[in-house]
Amino acid sequence: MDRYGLWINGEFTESKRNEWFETRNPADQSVIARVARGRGEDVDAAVKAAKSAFESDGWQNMHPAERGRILLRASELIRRDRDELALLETMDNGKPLNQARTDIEVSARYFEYYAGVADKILGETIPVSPGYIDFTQREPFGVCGLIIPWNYPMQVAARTAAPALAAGNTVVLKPAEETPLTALKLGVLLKEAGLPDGAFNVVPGFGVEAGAALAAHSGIDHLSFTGSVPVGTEVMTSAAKNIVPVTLELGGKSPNIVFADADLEEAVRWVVNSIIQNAGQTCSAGSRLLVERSVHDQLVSMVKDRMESLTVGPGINNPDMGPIISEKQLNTVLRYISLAEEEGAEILTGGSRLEEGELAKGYFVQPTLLDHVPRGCRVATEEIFGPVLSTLVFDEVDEAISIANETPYGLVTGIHTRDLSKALTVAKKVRSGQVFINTYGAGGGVEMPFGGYGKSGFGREKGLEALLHFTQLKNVLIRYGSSLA
Ligand code: TXE
Repeated sequence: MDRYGLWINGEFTESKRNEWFETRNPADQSVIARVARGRGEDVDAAVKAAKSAFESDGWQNMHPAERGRILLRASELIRRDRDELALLETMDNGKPLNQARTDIEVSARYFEYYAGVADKILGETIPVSPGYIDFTQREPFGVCGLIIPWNYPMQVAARTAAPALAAGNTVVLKPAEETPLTALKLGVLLKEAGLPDGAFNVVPGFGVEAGAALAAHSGIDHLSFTGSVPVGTEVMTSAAKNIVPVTLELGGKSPNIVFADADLEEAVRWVVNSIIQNAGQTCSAGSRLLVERSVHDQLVSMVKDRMESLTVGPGINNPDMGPIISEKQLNTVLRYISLAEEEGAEILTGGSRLEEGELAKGYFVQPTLLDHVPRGCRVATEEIFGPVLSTLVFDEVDEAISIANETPYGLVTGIHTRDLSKALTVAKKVRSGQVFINTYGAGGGVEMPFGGYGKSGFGREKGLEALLHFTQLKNVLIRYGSSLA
């Protein structure tokens, strides 16, 4: 069995207390590796390493083109090791191997994308009084603390670390305790790519220990958190105490709105994919289906057929859907399914844990379709984070919009119609940070800004927008004339 230390200052080290935890495969609960259990004192060592890497000229003052070259090399190394990384992700997280391969490719894309902008972080000149020149420049914050979840371990590590590094910051990353392995491998690859020691550190460990210590550390200059709303609130509280900027990406209850004039075959494909991908454990999962009444019966029956045709099993066998990450998360999903019945919804398909044969060892649940979900009830508004689709019916465009906006979240909206004018009207009125028309989740999307309205959080990841979040603005005024104006 493999052992992974903390990744600090360009090498693996034991935790100060020499404590370890196990990471398991959710398909069969087998132990994959023992991992160093970081605590406050280890976070402190990592922050010190990151601070000294930031303060030396090794990274922030490297020629930006060279910084870009190193990140580009990182993307090549991720692609070189794609099979090993995908397998590791599948073992650690449970997701189907093909989905893990996509995750690894998207991770490589993040490094490639931000490599290309490292030397294009521009400022502005601002017209001021005669005899003066005013300009702005974008500078890194310093040490960025990144706390990430278990659903897309490598992707979210890359999504947050690549722009932070491209802007010249250094990083301390806390992966989720369920899935620490690919982030640790990323440390090794970044070193091989030429990243100076200490510029990227990984402290695996538990949320209340390593995560809370990182969020509260006074040496952190910027925080980025992806996870649940309650923990996001705690991270933001810590950020407030230290007056550091924070980006929160906190999940959602995103709708696919299907109008009667949509290409229903196509719509069904997006609707089902968006709820079964990663077994529904995706912040942007399309977990609500809002359907126009006249096509309700037809659409729901098509969704049901498609869900029933899906294969579920260990990720290594490349099924359509793998297991849920943990027993805790499985129980959450099953509790919501029981609640759905109590709230008056009808289970059209699925609804149970899968326990035949080998599946009994893992945390498998059937793709589940709920129909006649009453507006405003908990399964219509709360994030379940499993393969459970809640169907609601509407008659008018305005009603569709008001149901779509009827959750505290606002991450993504899918709109399916052949009427572009209707699609754009709805796109304007829904409260979500991203809208897809006649598609959903479209590709890796590293170029498209991503983030939420409402309780889905704030700040944007991906695209050039993310880069701005990892820089602070300095204004410089020069007087070159003599005592003018
Ligand atoms: O998340 P947590 P959990 C949602 C989803 C899911 C629910 C609970 O609805 O059912 O959250 O999942 C670290 N200080 N999402 O419990 O606890 C933790 O170690 C600092 C949506 O797994 O928020 C991990 O690294 N950090 C989501 C990270 O926070 C702490 C993805 C996320 O874990 C901490 C995951 C603390 N006090 C869950 N406590 C999305 N937006 O994609 C925990 N952590």
